[in-house]
Amino acid sequence: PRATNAKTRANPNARTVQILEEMCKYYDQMGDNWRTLAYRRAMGVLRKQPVKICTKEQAEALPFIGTRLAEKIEEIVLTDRLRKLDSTREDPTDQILRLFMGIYGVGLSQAHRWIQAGHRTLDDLKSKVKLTENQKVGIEHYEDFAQRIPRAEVEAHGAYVRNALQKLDPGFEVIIGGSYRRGAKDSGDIDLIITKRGAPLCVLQTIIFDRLIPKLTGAGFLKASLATSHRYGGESTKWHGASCLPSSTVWRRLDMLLVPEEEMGAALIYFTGNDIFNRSIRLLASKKGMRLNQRGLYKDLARGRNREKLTEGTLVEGRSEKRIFEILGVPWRPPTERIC
Ligand code: DCP
Ligand code: MG
Ligand code: MN
Repeated sequence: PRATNAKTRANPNARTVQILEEMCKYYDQMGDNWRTLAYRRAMGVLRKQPVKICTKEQAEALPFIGTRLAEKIEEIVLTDRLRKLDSTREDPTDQILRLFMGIYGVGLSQAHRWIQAGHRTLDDLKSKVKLTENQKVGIEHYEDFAQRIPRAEVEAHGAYVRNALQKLDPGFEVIIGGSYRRGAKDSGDIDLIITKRGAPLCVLQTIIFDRLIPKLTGAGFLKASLATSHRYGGESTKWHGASCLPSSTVWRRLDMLLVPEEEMGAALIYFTGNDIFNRSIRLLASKKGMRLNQRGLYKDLARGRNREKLTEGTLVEGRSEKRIFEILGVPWRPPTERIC
């Protein structure tokens, strides 16, 4: 479940939203973008209501809530559950689909293909499928990666990396982002933003990839390297892997994002999320004729005939999170309030 702050907990529609959120997650996983969007809008509207919405009529009177959704809201209030959600949970194919999609790096289409090929269990995959190295790690540590990580443990992984990195170079900083930075009491993974004042990306890359990662791997803290994502010029800025504290046997998913100082603000927004907040703030930027990505806020983008992007545009701001909000004309939202 997403992190809840005091505001959402106090909301009279919190329970309704919680169940709708589960349903929405299901539609999102199934690639049903239309329903996912409809549910998200409805949840947004419900969260803003000062009173509990109990009946279909009340619900239908609100913006973005149609008849079908209004009926579901009434059903939740009356029965404290949603039959549709229960039935998808009980559906065997859905269960297998979810099982397979729980493997690191496995999406809807891969999971579908395995089911179509007749596979039903993780053992089937292990014995009958030619798996990638990442898929093997994902299956071997399925239970580990499925567990939420308590906030204190997220902190401990961050501190472990920070400590090792600062021994290599005391100028480095490690900030824990993701759901942790939004204040969540537990997280799905550990998201680290790594920077050093004045250091260009290539310097960050050298220290992290050539020195830190081998060092942490040798120490037994990093257990597997799952993916590095590349940005223009073939440089990698993101590392995905698994880590395990010396005091534990549970492997955790850990992501590192390498960020030069001048991109820090945009990177913080991106890596703090949540993903839906990111989508909405990016959409807002584009409505104002700008573009926000994980490196900065840009203006004067040149577009072609079909609105395809011709240039990156001019950088307006990258360094400061607060300035990006200001330039976009939105009131500052602390990370704990970036839950959509
Ligand atoms: N992100 C995004 N769009 C995505 C995935 C991620 O904008 N499709 C951004 C927002 C996320 C951040 O990256 O907050 C980190 O991604 P995670 O998948 O680690 O998600 P969270 O940290 O938010 O939640 P969790 O506790 O599940 O890790
Ligand atoms: Mg995360
Ligand atoms: Mn992550």
